[in-house]
Amino acid sequence: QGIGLYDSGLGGLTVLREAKRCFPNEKFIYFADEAHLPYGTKSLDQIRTYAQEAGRHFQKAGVKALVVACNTATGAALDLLQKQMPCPVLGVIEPGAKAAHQASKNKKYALLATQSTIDRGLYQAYLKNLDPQGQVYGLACPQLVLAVEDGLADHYIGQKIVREYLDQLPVDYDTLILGCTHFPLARKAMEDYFKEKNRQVQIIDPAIQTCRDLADLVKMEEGKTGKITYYTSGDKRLFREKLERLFGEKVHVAGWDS
Ligand code: DGN
Repeated sequence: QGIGLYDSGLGGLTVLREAKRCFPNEKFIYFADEAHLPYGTKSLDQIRTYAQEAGRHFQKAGVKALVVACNTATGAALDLLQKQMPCPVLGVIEPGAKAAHQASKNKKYALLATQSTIDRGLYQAYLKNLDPQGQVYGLACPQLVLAVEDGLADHYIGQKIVREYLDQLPVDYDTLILGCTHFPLARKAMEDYFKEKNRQVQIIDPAIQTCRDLADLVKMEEGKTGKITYYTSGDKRLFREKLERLFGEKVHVAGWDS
């Protein structure tokens, strides 16, 4: 019955984009919990409650796998969802850490994420586990989440925000982890920054490894026409407008309760 993907807002669409590319015949159900956006500044208990509620809807929809396409919700509630759901539930952090470890030569990483993801420390723990000498520079970037939601990632405002965050980090890491699913939408500004500084930095989008891991867990549809259904807990019209601006095509958005 399709693959569920869940984020607080637009961010998980970067995971959906990759999933669609890898599994073009699959059916996807995307839920944006925009009524509670942003997750990054909410308490652990709050995020766990939102995630459980989302899980109930996905259970009702009968998905064959659920991807928690949000680092914040992965860090706060993956364990809970794995217990709650009768299907495989995958987060983005473990795959992201694995991909970063494979890409890095000097095992020094910059991690751009929400405050909640940095504080939960899962990336740091997975990377330490893969290499005890590794070093992670975590930086919470709350303004970048909001800029992406507002469609400003490619605007000079988004570029300025990216620049100011990256300027705060030491310069000896060779791998940058996009530890928030909103951030691949600001990737161009980051690439421009490193080019300008004449630095070779690998940018890791955890979505790629997440989709590889997903393919190992469930059997994907073949030969059918792929389909995506969008749901939001927030304002349907606003979310539809955001999606149409991003994709340049018409989409239908349903209310989560309908
Ligand atoms: N996209 C979410 C993440 O990956 O952590 C967080 C966005 C938010 O709600 N602040």
